[in-house]
Amino acid sequence: MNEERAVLVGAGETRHMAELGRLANTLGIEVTAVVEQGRRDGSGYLGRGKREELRELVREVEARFVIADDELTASQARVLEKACGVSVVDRTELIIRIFEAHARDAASRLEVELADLEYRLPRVKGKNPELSRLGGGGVTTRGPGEQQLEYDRRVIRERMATINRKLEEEKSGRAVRGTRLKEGGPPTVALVGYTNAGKTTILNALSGAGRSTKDRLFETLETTTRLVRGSGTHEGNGAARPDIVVTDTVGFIRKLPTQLVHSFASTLESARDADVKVLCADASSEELEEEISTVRQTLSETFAGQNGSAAGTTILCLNKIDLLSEGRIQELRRRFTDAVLISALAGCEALLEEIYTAIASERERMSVLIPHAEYAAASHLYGLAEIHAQRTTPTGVWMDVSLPRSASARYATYRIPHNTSPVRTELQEP
Ligand SMILES: Nc1nc2c(ncn2[C@@H]2O[C@H](COP(=O)(O)OP(=O)(O)OP(=O)(O)O)[C@@H](O)[C@H]2O)c(=O)[nH]1
Ligand SMILES: [Mg+2]
Repeated sequence: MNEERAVLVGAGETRHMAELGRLANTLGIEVTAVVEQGRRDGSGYLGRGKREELRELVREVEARFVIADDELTASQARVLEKACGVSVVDRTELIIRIFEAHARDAASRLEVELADLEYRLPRVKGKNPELSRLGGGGVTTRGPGEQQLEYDRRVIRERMATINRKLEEEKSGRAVRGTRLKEGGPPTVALVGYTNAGKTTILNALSGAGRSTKDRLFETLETTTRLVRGSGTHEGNGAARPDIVVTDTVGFIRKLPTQLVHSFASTLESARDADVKVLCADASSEELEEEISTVRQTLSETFAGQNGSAAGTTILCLNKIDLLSEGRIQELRRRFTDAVLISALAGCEALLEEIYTAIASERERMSVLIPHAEYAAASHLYGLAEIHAQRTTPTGVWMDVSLPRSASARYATYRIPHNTSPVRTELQEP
């Protein structure tokens, strides 16, 4: 099996070789050695001395690839390749290949292809045929003569334009479906977090869905949405729970390739608009805090400039506590006082409890009287609020509603004191 062996190289102050190793494993590559250096060399990523060390090592362990922990420039890759005598793959290409292997629907395939083309354009080498074979990708490389490269660049740009057009079309279709789903629908919850945190496991536990969960990075690329029934999940202590819609999303990673940011943004659209975001983290990770901040930062960057980024409440959920000692659990409780600690394998009831509390506090209950002439304002409420009761009166439509706080200011002009309602007509259960 030594044809899939690799040596990992990392240069610079912050290196994450264990994570890089897991990324490589995800594509079936076996890591046989690691070379690290505290300073990054501008021309060859590793300094001259280290490059020589690498050459020896590659020969010794019979590696087929060298994988770098950062994105390399075309010339850095060439220098390194020449020095070590085998094919060099950088972190960006590795992640793109994983996305390519895991993309299941048409839109995510297009997004990944676009990221791949964007990555290749300044490099115009073919895809690495060895790596494509492992990841299941199709296109192979061609021998590059100058004319061939010019031609390749043009083909790449044309293909990028075509994909962008297709994605635009797809996006407008999705926007229409999205509004339909949201209008008058149940409250929405999005599971976001670092890759491998256990998001899909949590979704499965909440909804009984059977989505694939694996101990691999980027197992999930597409968002999956499931209805979690309110009734039946909660027995005994009174308060009825509404249904909620829960969405599982693509995982984040540090040093996310910029070529994939667009793909993330469109996959995360449903998360942006969710009433509640659950930020899931692997409590057993040695880099828990950094992973949480990577997620927070990626979320804010991904949604920068788009409205709605600040909408909703965020719950921090520390998962996999079954892997921790009691002492460590206590320590985490002290450090993250607002977090919910769970083991998704054992059950998500504590998380569900927090979600319902967040949903309730997200909404403000009020009575409004909307004049008949302003029918549009009333009909807009159907898509926005939970309506407890309504009645048509001679002056307008009276409603008793729970509104998201973000929208309550807009309805302030219609607001009337809560107890001056006309005779209450409770709505039938929908
Ligand atoms: N011990 C333990 N393992 C868990 C727990 N929750 C999830 N896992 C495991 O962690 C791994 C990753 O779980 P997933 O649910 O696929 O993680 P994810 O966040 O959806 O990962 P991506 O889709 O790759 O972003 C799987 O092997 C799960 O079985 C938990 O509470 N305890
Ligand atoms: Mg997943």
